[in-house]
Amino acid sequence: MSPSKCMGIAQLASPLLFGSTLAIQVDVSSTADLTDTSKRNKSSTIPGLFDQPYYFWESGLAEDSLVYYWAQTDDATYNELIAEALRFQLGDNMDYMPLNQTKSEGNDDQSYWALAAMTAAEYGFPLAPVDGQSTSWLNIAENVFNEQAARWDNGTCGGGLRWQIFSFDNGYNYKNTFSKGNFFQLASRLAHFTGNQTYSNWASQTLQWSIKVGLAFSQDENNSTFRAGTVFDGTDVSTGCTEINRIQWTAALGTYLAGAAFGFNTSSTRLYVSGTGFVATANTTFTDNDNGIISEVACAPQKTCNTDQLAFKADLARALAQTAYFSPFSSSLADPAALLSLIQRSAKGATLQCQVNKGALQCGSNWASSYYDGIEGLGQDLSVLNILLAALPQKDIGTSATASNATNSTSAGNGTATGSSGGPSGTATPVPANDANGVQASGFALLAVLTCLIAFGV
Ligand SMILES: *[C@@H]1O[C@H](CO)[C@@H](O)[C@H](O)[C@H]1NC(C)=O
Ligand SMILES: *[C@@H]1O[C@H](CO)[C@@H](O)[C@H](O)[C@H]1NC(C)=O
Ligand SMILES: *[C@@H]1O[C@H](CO)[C@@H](O)[C@H](O)[C@H]1NC(C)=O
Ligand SMILES: *[C@@H]1O[C@H](CO)[C@@H](O)[C@H](O)[C@H]1NC(C)=O
Ligand SMILES: *[C@@H]1O[C@H](CO)[C@@H](O)[C@H](O)[C@H]1NC(C)=O
Ligand SMILES: *[C@@H]1O[C@H](CO)[C@@H](O)[C@H](O)[C@H]1NC(C)=O
Ligand SMILES: *[C@@H]1O[C@H](CO)[C@@H](O)[C@H](O)[C@H]1NC(C)=O
Ligand SMILES: *[C@@H]1O[C@H](CO)[C@@H](O)[C@H](O)[C@H]1NC(C)=O
Ligand SMILES: *[C@@H]1O[C@H](CO)[C@@H](O)[C@H](O)[C@H]1NC(C)=O
Ligand SMILES: *[C@@H]1O[C@H](CO)[C@@H](O)[C@H](O)[C@H]1NC(C)=O
Ligand SMILES: CC(=O)N[C@H]1CO[C@H](CO)[C@@H](O)[C@@H]1O
Repeated sequence: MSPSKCMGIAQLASPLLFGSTLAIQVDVSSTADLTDTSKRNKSSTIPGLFDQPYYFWESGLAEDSLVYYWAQTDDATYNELIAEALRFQLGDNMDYMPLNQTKSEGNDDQSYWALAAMTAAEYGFPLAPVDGQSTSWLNIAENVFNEQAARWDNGTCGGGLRWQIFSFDNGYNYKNTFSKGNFFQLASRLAHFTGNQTYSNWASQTLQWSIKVGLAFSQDENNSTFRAGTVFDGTDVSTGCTEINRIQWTAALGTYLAGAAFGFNTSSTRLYVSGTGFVATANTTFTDNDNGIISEVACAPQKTCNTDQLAFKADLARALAQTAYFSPFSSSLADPAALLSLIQRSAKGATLQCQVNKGALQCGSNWASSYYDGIEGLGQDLSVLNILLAALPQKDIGTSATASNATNSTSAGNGTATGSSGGPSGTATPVPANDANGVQASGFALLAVLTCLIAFGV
C-alpha cells in the first residue's frame, strides 16, 4: 500500500480507535513475511477456494472481506486475485453453484458468495464478473436471489428457506437461520441498491416469517422498541418448526442486523426498527460483561469453537459497520456514538490478539481475552480484518444510481446464462503466482492495516 494511503488509514483510525493511548502491541517488523501463514494450510491451487478445513462458504466470506478491504482502503493490490476468485467459482449459471460444490452446497453456502457480489456492486468494484460481457455483479447477486426465492418453501411451516438445496443432503429438514438471514440480507441490500419493490417485499416477508416462527425473536411485534432482538440457530420441519434450536451465534445475529440496517434505510418502517433489538443483543448477549468486547459466547469461553465458528465474528463486525454507516441518518436504530464505541472496544481487543511470530502474522480468536490465545486461522484473520475496517470511517455504500459498475449493463438478473463456464475467461488478467494464495492475501490485507496503524504511531 502506498505510504500516503497508509497514512490516511492511520490518521483516520488513530483518534477513533485508540484515543491518545497506544493500544497495539503487535510487533510488525519490516521483515514480516506472511509466507509462513501458508503452513496453516496452503490455499488450494483452485482460484477462490481454501483447502480443508475451510468450507465453500468461508471462501466466499474471504472474498467479500477482501472486496471490503479494497473499498475501505483504496488498496487495489488484491483486486485481480479477488476478481479471479469471484469469477472462477461463478458456475455455469452464474449463480455460485459450480459443479464441484453442488453435491453438498447449501443455501447459506451459496448466499455468502452472492453477498460478496453484492459488496462488489455496492462499492463499484472495478473488475467485471465476466470480461467483455455486460453482466454486472448486481446481475450475479440477482441470479442467486431469484433462485433462492424460488426455493422459498410454503409446503412446510408456512414458509422459510431450508438449509440444504438438495433433499439428499443431511440437514434438508432443517430451516436454519443462516440461510434465511442471508436471504433476508441479500433481499434487503438488493432493495436498497435497486429500489425494486420485489426485493423489499421478500426482505419484509422473510423477517416476518423469522419472527413468527421464533427464530428472530421479538417479544412483541407491535412494541416499537423491539428490545428483544435475539436470533436463534434454526428449526426443523419434522416438528412443524415448533421446536427451536436456541443456540446463538454472532454471525446469525449479524446477518439479520445487516438486513435490518439496509431495510431501515430503504424504508423506515416499524418492522426494521427491530434492528434496535439486534444491536442491543450484540451489546449484551455477545459482549463480554467486564470489557464490552464482542465475543463468540457459545464457544469462546470454553475454547470449543470449531473452524466455522471462529469466522463468525467477521459477519457481526461487518453488520455493525453497515449499521454504523447508516446510523447517523437513522439514529433511532442505534445511538451512533455508542455503536462506534462498541466497534472500537472490540477492534482494540482484536489487535491484542495479533502478533508477529517468526515473521508470520498470527491473530488469536478471543478478542475479550487480554492475552494472545494461540488459536489462529483464516476465520480469525477475517474477523480481525472486518472489525478493524469497521473502526475506520465507512466509505459510501452505493446504489445503482450512484455506484460505478464494471460493465455498462442495465439488464436484470441472468439466471439462465449458459454462455460462460465461470472459469477465467480468455481475457482475464492472470493472477501472479505469488499472490495465488488467498490465505496469504487475507493475511497481507490484515497486516497492511495493522502496519499502517503502527507505522504512523498509533
Ligand atoms: C490442515 O488440513 C488438515 C486436513 O487436510 C486438517 O486436519 C488440519 O486441521 C488443518 N490445519 C490447520 C492448521 O488448519
Ligand atoms: C473443480 O475441480 C477440478 C478438479 O479438482 C478442478 O480442476 C477445477 O478447477 C474445479 N473447478 C472449480 C470451479 O473450482
Ligand atoms: C408462498 O407464500 C407467500 C406468502 O407468504 C407468497 O408470497 C408466495 O407467492 C408463495 N409461494 C408459492 C410458491 O406459492
Ligand atoms: C425487480 O426484480 C425482480 C427480481 O429480480 C425482477 O424479476 C423484476 O423484473 C424487477 N423489476 C424491475 C422493475 O426492474
Ligand atoms: C400487531 O398489530 C397488528 C396490526 O395492528 C395486528 O394484526 C397483530 O395481531 C398485532 N400483533 C400482536 C402480537 O399483538
Ligand atoms: C417494549 O418492550 C420493552 C422490552 O421488552 C419493554 O421494556 C417496554 O415496556 C415495552 N413497551 C411497550 C409499550 O409495551
Ligand atoms: C440512508 O442513508 C443515506 C446515506 O447513504 C442517507 O443519506 C439517507 O438519509 C438515509 N435514509 C434514511 C431514511 O435513513
Ligand atoms: C451498550 O450497553 C452499555 C451499557 O448498558 C450502554 O451504555 C451502551 O449505550 C450500549 N451500546 C449500544 C450500541 O447499544
Ligand atoms: C458498453 O459500452 C461499450 C463501449 O462504450 C459499447 O461498445 C457497448 O455497446 C456497450 N454495451 C451495452 C450493452 O450497452
Ligand atoms: C445471459 O447471459 C448469457 C451468457 O453470457 C447471454 O448469452 C445472454 O444473452 C444473457 N441474457 C440476458 C437476458 O442478458
Ligand atoms: C461506469 C459505468 O459503466 N457506469 C454504468 C453503470 O450502470 C448504470 C446503469 O445501471 C449506467 O447508467 C452507468 O453508466
